[in-house]
Amino acid sequence: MKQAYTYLELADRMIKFGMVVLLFILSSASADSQDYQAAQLSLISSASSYSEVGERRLHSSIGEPVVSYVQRGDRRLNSGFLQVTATCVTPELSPDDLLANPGESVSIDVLINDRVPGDRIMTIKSISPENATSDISIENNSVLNFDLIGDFREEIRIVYELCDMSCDECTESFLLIRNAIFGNLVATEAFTPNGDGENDELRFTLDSEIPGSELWVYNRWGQEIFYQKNYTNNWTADGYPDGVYYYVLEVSGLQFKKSLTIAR
Ligand SMILES: [Ca+2]
Ligand SMILES: [Ca+2]
Repeated sequence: MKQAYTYLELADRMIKFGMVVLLFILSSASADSQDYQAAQLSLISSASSYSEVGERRLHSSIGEPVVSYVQRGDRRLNSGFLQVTATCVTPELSPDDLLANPGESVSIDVLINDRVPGDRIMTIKSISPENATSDISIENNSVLNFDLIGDFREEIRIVYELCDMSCDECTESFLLIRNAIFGNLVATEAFTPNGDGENDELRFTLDSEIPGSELWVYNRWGQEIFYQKNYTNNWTADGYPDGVYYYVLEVSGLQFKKSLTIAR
């Protein structure tokens, strides 16, 4: 009698242990919590569900835990072990792109377009140029918060690593930030000022003005034939014949030097 009581007590403890393990798994997973919910119900409710558990796609689980279970059927108590086969989630990351302005405060969720594990950790691997941002704070292992500092003439690349905490599967990706002014700018090399409404003006952006810019246009002998500060995107080369010219467009200290073909 004493022995039977001990078995019952043991079985009861195993139920509790199994629940604790499962709850731990459940609390650790968020990417596929529905699968875990189903697994938990199957394990606790009936023996016939065990094979179902094995067939469920537990692809987002946290390793290969062994869970103890107790089968309650017709008031009989049986105990045993169930192997829940599960695999790691290797993060699948796509790089992210951002146009921003010098001095801007940035807050961006870089995982919004990715497949990631719920139990994850993100670390910054590198920032280039090195002093292009303030210290980066990471929110929810997903959102990067920082300020852009300096004159921001080059692309800024922030490389980060994301790991599935439960199995050490890690992947690197990056956030690329381009200055909004340069990002929108097309370094034009030809235009056709013949008045047909197509490509009639020397245009670098869709805006009516490029703030902080200077434009110089030279002929083939290096003589300056046009200059404008805060260029208004509408030079039509009036009075100058078709041919190859050159220009220098300076925006926020960055220079674009290109040849420019005028063909009417
Ligand atoms: Ca991403
Ligand atoms: Ca034209």
